[in-house]
Amino acid sequence: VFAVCKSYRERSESCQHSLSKKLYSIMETKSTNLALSVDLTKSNDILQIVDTVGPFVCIVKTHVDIVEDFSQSFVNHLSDLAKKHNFILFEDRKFADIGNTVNCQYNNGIFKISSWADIVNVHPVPGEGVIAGIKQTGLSLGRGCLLVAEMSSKGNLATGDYTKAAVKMAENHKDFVIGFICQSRLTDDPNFIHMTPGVKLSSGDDALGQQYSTPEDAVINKGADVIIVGRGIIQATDPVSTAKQYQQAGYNAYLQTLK
Ligand code: S5P
Repeated sequence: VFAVCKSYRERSESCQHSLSKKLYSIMETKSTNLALSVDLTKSNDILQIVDTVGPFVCIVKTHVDIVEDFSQSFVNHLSDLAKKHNFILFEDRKFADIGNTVNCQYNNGIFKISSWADIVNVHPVPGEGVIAGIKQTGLSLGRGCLLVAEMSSKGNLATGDYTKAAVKMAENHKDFVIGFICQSRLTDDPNFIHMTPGVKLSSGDDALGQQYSTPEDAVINKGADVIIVGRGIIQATDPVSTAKQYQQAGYNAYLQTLK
């Protein structure tokens, strides 16, 4: 077990960014480290599942570019649900271009991501400009950003020196980077939240290179603060009771790290 075995309350006190503080206080209040990855293509399906699963999650993660009937009203509804159920909105856009381009992509087009997403993520591959580009708009809006420092997919290139360089980049932008998408504990700096996708109640993989670990493995062995679950919940026969199962498994694993 890694060095940061602090409660959400302590973590909330020892991090700087207001969004990180808010996230940890949600995690503490709702007893959950579960992020729902709501990878569905119809806005009503998304809103329906988010309204029912919302009480059990700290974050709802979207891929807005897969929504067939995207509209401003969809985003308004989603933001209302975030307030109603007290969770944070994370658009999993994985920006990966020069600073000027990612800034345009963040603010403009149909999705206007900066206007509603509390958190976005970026691939560190273009260098620090990718953070600067998002930060140019996001900082004054109180937004935060995660670096994809490691990936869950088979054969991915985000390993070794690349991951180490990602941590350095984050350290240079502590006012805006609030953590990592990762598969292991990358730093003990309390400012950085570790979020781990590729989580299912039973480990294994899918047909397209996704690799799963269990909530216990993700939290206890890999050091995840937040577990990100998509199909494990959205494809379950009963998404609500399944979400509760993930919430409990993730939270119990967290409690074990405090012992
Ligand atoms: O390394 C990664 C990073 C991310 S953000 N591996 C991932 O799977 N993700 C995302 O997490 C992916 O885009 C998807 O939205 C979610 C995992 O979905 P699941 O259905 O496999 O749980």
